[in-house]
Amino acid sequence: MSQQPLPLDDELGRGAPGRPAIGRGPNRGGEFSQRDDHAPSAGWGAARSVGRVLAEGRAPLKGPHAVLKMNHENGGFDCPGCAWPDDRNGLHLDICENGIKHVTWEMTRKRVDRAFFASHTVTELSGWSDFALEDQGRLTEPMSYDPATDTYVPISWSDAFALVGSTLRGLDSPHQASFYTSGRLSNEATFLYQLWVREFGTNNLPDCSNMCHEASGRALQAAIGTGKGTCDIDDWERADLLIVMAVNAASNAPRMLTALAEAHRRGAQIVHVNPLIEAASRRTIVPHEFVTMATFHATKTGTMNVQPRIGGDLALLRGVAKAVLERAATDPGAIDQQFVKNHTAYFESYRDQVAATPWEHLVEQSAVPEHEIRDLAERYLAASRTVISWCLGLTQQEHGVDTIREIVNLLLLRGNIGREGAGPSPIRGHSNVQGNRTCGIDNHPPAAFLDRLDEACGITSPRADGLDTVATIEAMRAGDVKVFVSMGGNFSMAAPDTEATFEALRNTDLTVQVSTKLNRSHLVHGRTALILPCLGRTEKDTQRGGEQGVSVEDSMSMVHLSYGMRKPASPQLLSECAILTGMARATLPNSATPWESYVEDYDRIRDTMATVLDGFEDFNRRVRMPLGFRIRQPARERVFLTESGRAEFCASPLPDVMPPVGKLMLSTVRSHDQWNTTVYSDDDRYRGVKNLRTLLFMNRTDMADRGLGEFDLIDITSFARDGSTRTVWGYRAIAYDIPVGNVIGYMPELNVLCGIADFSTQSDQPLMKHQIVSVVPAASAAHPQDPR
Ligand SMILES: Nc1nc2c(c(=O)[nH]1)N[C@H]1C(S)=C(S)[C@@H](COP(=O)(O)OP(=O)(O)OC[C@H]3O[C@@H](n4cnc5c(=O)[nH]c(N)nc54)[C@H](O)[C@@H]3O)O[C@H]1N2
Ligand SMILES: Nc1nc2c(c(=O)[nH]1)N[C@H]1C(S)=C(S)[C@@H](COP(=O)(O)OP(=O)(O)OC[C@H]3O[C@@H](n4cnc5c(=O)[nH]c(N)nc54)[C@H](O)[C@@H]3O)O[C@H]1N2
Ligand SMILES: [Mo]
Repeated sequence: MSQQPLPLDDELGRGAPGRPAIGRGPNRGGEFSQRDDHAPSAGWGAARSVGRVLAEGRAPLKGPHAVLKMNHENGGFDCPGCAWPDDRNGLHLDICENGIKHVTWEMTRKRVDRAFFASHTVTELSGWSDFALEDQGRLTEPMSYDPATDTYVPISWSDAFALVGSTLRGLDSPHQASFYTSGRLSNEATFLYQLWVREFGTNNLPDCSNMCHEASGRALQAAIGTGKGTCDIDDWERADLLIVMAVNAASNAPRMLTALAEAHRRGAQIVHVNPLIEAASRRTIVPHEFVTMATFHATKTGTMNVQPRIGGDLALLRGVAKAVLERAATDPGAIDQQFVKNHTAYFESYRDQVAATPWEHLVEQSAVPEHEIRDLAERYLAASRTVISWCLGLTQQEHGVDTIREIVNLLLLRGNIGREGAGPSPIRGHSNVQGNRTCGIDNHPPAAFLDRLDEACGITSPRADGLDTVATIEAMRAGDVKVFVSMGGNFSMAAPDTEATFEALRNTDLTVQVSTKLNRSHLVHGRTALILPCLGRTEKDTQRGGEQGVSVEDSMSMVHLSYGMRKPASPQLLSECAILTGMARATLPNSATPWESYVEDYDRIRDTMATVLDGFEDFNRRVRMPLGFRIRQPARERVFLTESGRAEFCASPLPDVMPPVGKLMLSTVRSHDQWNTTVYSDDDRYRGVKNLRTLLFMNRTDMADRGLGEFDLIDITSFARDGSTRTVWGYRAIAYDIPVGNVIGYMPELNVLCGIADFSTQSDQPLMKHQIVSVVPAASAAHPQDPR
């Protein structure tokens, strides 16, 4: 058994006045520290870290074996670590520290069985840290909540399905249920899921995308007619300028380091845009070299760092556009006149808008000096092929959609789309979050998709828009949604406003969590609750028709098959497709959909998908090609499915992103040693942090203004738009290289500060990187005894 977990201060993890707060990691105690650590990313630190995870997962032999199979071009399983594409130039192994950690976390030998549940009440487990919950190992059999004993007790699969079916059929309306998806779900399971939900009669299909890249999809859809990037990995290999915005690549997309190191070697410019100087902008030991341990020297992965304020990217990008347009007055070659004339719309209004925005505003709003903006513009003008990529630092903002449209504006000026080595390239998060949307998880689905679905599947889909993540929370709180089904994920921790989300989940009649590991979403449950354990990506999925593979789509629209090869963690686990089939049949006993036949052989699901989904023609054959296939992206061929038939410039007003006087702007991020809500340790290696998660990175000036010294205890209060405030107590101030007025701390801890009403009016995304806060010395900062 693992060590006795330390209790959380309170279930919401807000801490308490006068005491150091406790984070959601292991809280092993001991000294905490932070020092500037400019060691190259990956390398021996990564190797040690992997060794520790392998040892703790008690899988020292199986771990590396699985890793060697991971992302292999034939026969391996897709690494669930991130959505970065696999290397396509004959390099079979391009894996990373965090992918290994993520996989071995799933492969642990520890088990959460009925004996475990019998000996711990839900109330007791609620006091455990989130690390301790997941660290208990893999779930082994279906469980249902028993209010009499406050424990989870075993339930058979058929009874579990019957409970889901009868509860759903008992609702007054299908809209009283909501069906969440985390971005792990395979394309095949995704398709069955949305088919079940739509046949049942609702579009209430919230997903993690609503908190992740919704803004990217909307911006790209509006600008270029398809809501995805246009680049593939070859474009990254051919670009002579890579602008990497708003991502902590060394931790969250480590395989990107290979592309950056390679770009540096061939002399490309690599500009990192981030309020923090993150590890990927310095030096790296590229991931596959770290595994082979062959070459062991660091390579540079950046040529310029730009540090905008949080939310200042739109002003920065517009500054670059302004410099480019100014140059065009004397040098018409500064912009691609032919492209602008033949392929774009609304150039003039954009040009006028840029001209009307004075430099002082751009500098003030971006917090980047004019000479630096012009320096970046010079690099852009000098490049013939530019890729601009981005991740959450842009999307989880009020002005995320406008900012991403500004990226496209800038690219359009020089014809950097639809040709080799150029284009917009969002870095997706979960390994199949892009595939989930492609395959129908969408709470406001396009009518054309529903028409084809109905025709191919003989159902009548509802036409009204459904609820997204935030709206689902509100509806559960109001009692309008009574059943919550979650395919993967950890909704209670991932969602904004932890208190509101807990209240919402507890106000339902039934919560159903399809999961691999125990997490807090099993403890924050409805009046009835089910935990349905499923196979992980690494495990063999055997059905009547033999061993099944599932497909996923990466960040660059490549679809390929993934086969697990490990023995399932428990004989009672079912695949996600099988669980969906069971729930669907129990809900829709008279359904004409061939559920049982689908699950016998996933080729049958793929055959139906081929008739419904654009780009999936001949799915079964093409997905078996060694590297899979690329879904056609029309914008890549300069076919823009917009109303104008052209790529559209967007002249949005410049927003004011300055925090009010005396307040600070907070952005919440991941540490190096976590995977979303799964926290492996309390360290954040590349930012030099050891043993501390309840911290805030602050500018020294902001600390001095508040009379704060290094590691002083602070209380943080957020100010929501609806006038409400939320507080966490007992965090630590850490001086860091970050623009004045900006602070950064960790998710999921700081979700308690994100008010439920604070979502972007452009994307409906919660403002997880755009919170107005005050920071004050903790009431007891001078308190002599400090338990740590
Ligand atoms: N190991 C690991 N890999 C992961 C994940 C994980 O948790 N662990 N999560 C996966 C998922 S679901 C996703 S979506 C991705 C997330 O990948 P990231 O987007 O890297 O996630 P965050 O840690 O939230 O980091 C946001 C980055 O944006 C910067 N930033 C914050 N605010 C701003 C801003 O206003 N402007 C700019 N320019 N930058 C800003 C932060 O300093 C930080 O570097 O990673 C995926 N991969
Ligand atoms: N404050 C703040 N909040 C955020 C963010 C932020 O930057 N700041 N980021 C947001 C983003 S980008 C995202 S994507 C969301 C993530 O939100 P989610 O996707 O809901 O959360 P995860 O932590 O990725 O889910 C982890 C759980 O998934 C389950 N799981 C793992 N593998 C499998 C599998 O193969 N099948 C099934 N069925 N279950 C599995 C395990 O039980 C594990 O506990 O969080 C969002 N929340
Ligand atoms: Mo994400």
